[in-house]
Amino acid sequence: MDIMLNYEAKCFLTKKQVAGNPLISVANELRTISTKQLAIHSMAVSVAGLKTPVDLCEAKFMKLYSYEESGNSYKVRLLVGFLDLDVELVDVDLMLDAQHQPEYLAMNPRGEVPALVDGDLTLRDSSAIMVYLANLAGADPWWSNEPAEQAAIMEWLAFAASWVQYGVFSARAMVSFGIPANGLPPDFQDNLEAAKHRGHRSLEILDLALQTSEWLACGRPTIADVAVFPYIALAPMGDISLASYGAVGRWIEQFKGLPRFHPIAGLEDPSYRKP
Ligand SMILES: N[C@@H](CCC(=O)N[C@@H](CS)C(=O)NCC(=O)O)C(=O)O
Repeated sequence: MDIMLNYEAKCFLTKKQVAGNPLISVANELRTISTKQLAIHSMAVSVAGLKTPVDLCEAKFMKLYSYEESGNSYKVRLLVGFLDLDVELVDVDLMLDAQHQPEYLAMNPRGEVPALVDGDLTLRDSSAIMVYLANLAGADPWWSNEPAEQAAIMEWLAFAASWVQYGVFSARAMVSFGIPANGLPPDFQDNLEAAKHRGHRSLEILDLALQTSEWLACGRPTIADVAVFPYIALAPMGDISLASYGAVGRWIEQFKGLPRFHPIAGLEDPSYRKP
């Protein structure tokens, strides 16, 4: 089978491989396969006539709409790093209200980041995106093929989207960004105390779970940890101290030690945004 450098799918072979390869012609199926399944750094295809597989590690065809300081975007960026995927990042500047401009709303009517576009598939939620990416990478270890493990992971994805989102997330948005994020009303100061209260309650729940488990689900790092980590670790940006939650503190440090972990602004200096 011959293969062509398919720029439409933004797949290309590395220069070195091309240099050693006279083969260049068409393979439409490459696009079909790659868009859905070959988004993985380690993915390779065997090509007739070649002794070694052609590595598609430079494949770039998924677009992740993200904002640097958005913890929900950061979740997905973390997972992309852990899975060693090559995804094109598109910056959506929330400070310029880019998420509410017609062009963006046409793709994501929720007016939020992150969003992922992979061919004709558009996903508009960090949990959905992480489930998708982790499955593309073969489910194990970040997701699972076992129903009980999937449900255990989902429990924490739901926790991240409810307790965490409307607690520590909201407090950080109000205290450090001064904005009532995600549809909160303008008199957001009234909501700050409620968000802090909910934030502490979520930390109690999390601390209890982590007193007896090293990781949130399945006894290994999964997307459950990736979903919960950002806003919990950034809670001090919302004036919510982590000092009383020893197991959470231990888990945060352990998470930061994962291979290919990268930080977000505010992790080391929670006051960096404050006037
Ligand atoms: N459930 C969504 C929530 C995403 C979300 O809260 N995004 C925030 C940034 S972290 C956003 O885009 N807010 C836009 C706004 O408040 O206008 C997810 O997990 O992806």
